[in-house]
Amino acid sequence: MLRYVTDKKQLLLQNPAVKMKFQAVTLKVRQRSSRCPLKIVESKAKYRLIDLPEEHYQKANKVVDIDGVFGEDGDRKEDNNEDIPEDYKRIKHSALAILQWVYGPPLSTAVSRVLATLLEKDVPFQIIPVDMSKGEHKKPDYLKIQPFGQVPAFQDESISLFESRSICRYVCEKYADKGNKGLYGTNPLEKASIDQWVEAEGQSFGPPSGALVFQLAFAPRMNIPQDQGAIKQNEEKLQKVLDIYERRLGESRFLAGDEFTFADLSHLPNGDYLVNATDKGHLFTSRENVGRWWNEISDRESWKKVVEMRKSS
Ligand SMILES: N[C@@H](CCC(=O)N[C@@H](CS)C(=O)NCC(=O)O)C(=O)O
Repeated sequence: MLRYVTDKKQLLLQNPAVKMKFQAVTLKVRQRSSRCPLKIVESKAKYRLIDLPEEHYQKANKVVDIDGVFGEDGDRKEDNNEDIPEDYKRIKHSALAILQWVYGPPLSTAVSRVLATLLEKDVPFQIIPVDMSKGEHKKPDYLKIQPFGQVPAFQDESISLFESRSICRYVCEKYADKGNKGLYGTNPLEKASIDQWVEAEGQSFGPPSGALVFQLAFAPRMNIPQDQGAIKQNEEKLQKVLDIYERRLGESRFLAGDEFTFADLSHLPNGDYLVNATDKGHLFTSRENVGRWWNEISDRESWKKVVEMRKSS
């Protein structure tokens, strides 16, 4: 087993939350398999757990240098020490190069919105588990990066953010030239057209669909009694919203025009639970245009990956 110590000087980080993440980081790593060669099994900075698929190493976009490689005995070994396999040197550099962290479980609708955006933009990321069943999202350390005690939170080398839609917009702007380049439009008019539907999602579609998902999919699993009044009321509200969507989607293939954008993506998390985990899927499928739109957007590779991540989390 080897232990790597990061060079704090290299960590360039202005943001205190990110800086904190790397203070006195002592990472124990071990060789795992050729597909996923390294797993950090212990770390003094408690939320460092890196377990990345091979594709992420290749896509790594930043290099954080490491100032030493240490043996099990704590003795420093030089990088050119022949005891250290070539592979370790290569991998340790790229493994730490992933500087986009999403805090929270893929099962969360707001987290999965961010994951779908990162996948559409082909931006490598790492999920940092937040065990909500143990109340980790309400602990003081976590509240420093998400003051409302919710998931997701997001960090990169320069910023710490919360609110899923803001995180998505930031990722789209920062990586405008990567992956799906039109996801958040390419000019002010396109962005405004997308934003109006993202607002509609957040303000009009989100509350009733979220309430139905909670009542019908999550409350039974959490042994919380269902509120039939809330179910009826929110179904009625959602019907009215979807009637407007039906008209809009009769005019254009997607919400903001002829291309799939963040406006459509933002509906996937609640829509997916509603269609696949409740008996209210007909609200979508019985509407011709909404049904057609739903089939198309839920078939995106990015979303299918998020669904897989949900299943394996
Ligand atoms: N508007 C926020 C909503 C975040 C949110 O409601 N997260 C839920 C999980 S989907 C959560 O953390 N719930 C726990 C709580 O509120 O205590 C966003 O989009 O990021």
